[in-house]
Amino acid sequence: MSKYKIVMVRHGESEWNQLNLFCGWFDAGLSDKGKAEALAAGKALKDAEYTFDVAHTSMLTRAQNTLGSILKEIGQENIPINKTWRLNERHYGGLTGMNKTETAQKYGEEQVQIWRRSFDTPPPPMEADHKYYDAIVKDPRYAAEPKPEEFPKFESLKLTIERTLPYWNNVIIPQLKEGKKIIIAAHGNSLRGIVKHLDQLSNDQIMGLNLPTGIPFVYELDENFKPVVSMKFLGDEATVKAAMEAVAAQGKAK
Ligand code: DG2
Repeated sequence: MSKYKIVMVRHGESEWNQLNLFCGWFDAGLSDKGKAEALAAGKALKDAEYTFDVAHTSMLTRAQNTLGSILKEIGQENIPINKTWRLNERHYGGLTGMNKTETAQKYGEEQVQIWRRSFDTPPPPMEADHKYYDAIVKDPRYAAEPKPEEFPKFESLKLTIERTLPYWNNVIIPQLKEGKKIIIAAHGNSLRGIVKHLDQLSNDQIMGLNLPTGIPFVYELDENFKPVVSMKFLGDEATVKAAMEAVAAQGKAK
């Protein structure tokens, strides 16, 4: 029986999604299309009469602005918003800023698929001479956390889950137990990690999941936090399928 309900959404298309660049912890803003997707996500939630007590998002502008648009649309701009690096996108290491198609042309689609979707093969590390190293490592929003020893230079999905899951278990679950209605606005891979955990997907199964931008999805959970309803998108099936296929295709050499 369904006891808890939670809504999650990957941010709307970012400027770097649009340019097809590996983004990770780089703080790209939303593209115009992404802003429209965020508005549409808010409208879908409003039409379905969702309200929330608390929201969770990452430290990154694209997720925060998506959340902001949604909350504005549903008239809930004043609810508490928790921002955490634990919901950040996976750190794409040395690939950050590289074009996904050009990377596939140079290293092969198979290698890019491994970097994008394998469970535990990480991308190469971001070294101190990387173009975006300072913009990320010296960003004042990370002054308090993550601790220097936790600050990633790269992350596989496995490593992403290792820092996201403690937040799920120690923050989200207790709030669900208190009866709070929650929305999480985060990223393709931080959310894939949560989905893998909830649906107990194998390392192979999670490789096939590509989350679309800006389409909210709902989980209903039983008293043991096991899904009764999994990943129910607030969008029509054909649109969601096409959006997922478009994300998968970003790593093609074309
Ligand atoms: C994308 C995900 O993250 O890329 O870092 O490039 O969700 O913040 O747009 P997001 C990035 P893929 O793993 O789908 O290549």
